Amino acid sequence: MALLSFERKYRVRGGTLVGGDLFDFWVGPFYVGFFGVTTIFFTALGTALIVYGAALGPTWNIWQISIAPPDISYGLALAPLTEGGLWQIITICALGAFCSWALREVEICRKLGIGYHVPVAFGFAIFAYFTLVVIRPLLLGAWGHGFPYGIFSHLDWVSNVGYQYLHFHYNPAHMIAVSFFFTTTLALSLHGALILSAANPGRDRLAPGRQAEVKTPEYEDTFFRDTIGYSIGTLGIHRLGLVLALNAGFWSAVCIVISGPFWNEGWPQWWSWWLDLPFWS
Ligand code: UQ2
Repeated sequence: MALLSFERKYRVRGGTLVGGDLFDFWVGPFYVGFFGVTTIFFTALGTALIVYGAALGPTWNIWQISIAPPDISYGLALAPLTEGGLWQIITICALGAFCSWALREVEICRKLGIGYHVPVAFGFAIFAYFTLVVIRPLLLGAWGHGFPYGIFSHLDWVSNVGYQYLHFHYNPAHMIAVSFFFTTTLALSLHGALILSAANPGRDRLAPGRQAEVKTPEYEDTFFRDTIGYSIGTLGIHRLGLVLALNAGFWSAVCIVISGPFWNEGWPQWWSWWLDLPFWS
């Protein structure tokens, strides 16, 4: 079906979660909806507050601008705007914008009659951010445990928090997360390469001027059956990719939320459970 006639078919009323027909319209190619309006609101307010915070700060150097969370001494209280209060409101705006975006995706899925896989997947990313700036600071008793909003400052935060646990790569949940990130890139490189190889087959034995035909999925299966004796299949590779990617985000959240709230020593020391097993003596 041509794009334009398909759009006429799916651009129908309904499927909204909030607001009925009120915001059920498009602006150019973009579906708006109630959550399109709230996305714009939170994004505009949050961005304006970041620019305001930058204007108050010591620099306009894009690499050095940083909006810091409140000092630990504020605990879980609201802080004055210039003392971390901006960070607190910007965090609310960020979460408001991310959740609005996810719910706008849900409304579009409902209109199209497709599954909610994309908003669910995006939900894992929101969950990872929420863990960093809300769940872990709550568990540690101070918003000051959130990370600062700045390009280099957030890198410094990651480095400092890592060294606080002596060697973060010994964190078992971090090991699992990293393994999922790497496996995700392996799966996507295999998949991307395989699809392109079938869509763009060799032309060397074709008569001049003849267009090669795109190969069928049997060729994709056969490539992997010939090389490793197994093909996961055309739907299976996408299930695998989604599971790998969601696990990467999930275990990232786990590895940081256990650091502090559930483990206070260096991560290398965690492995002494192995030496402490009773049967060595
Ligand atoms: C596959 C298949 C695809 C693919 C890929 C494979 C026809 C187009 C990449 C091969 C993937 C396998 C064997 C799984 C590898 C496992 C891990 C953990 C990376 O079989 O079906 O469809 O794109």
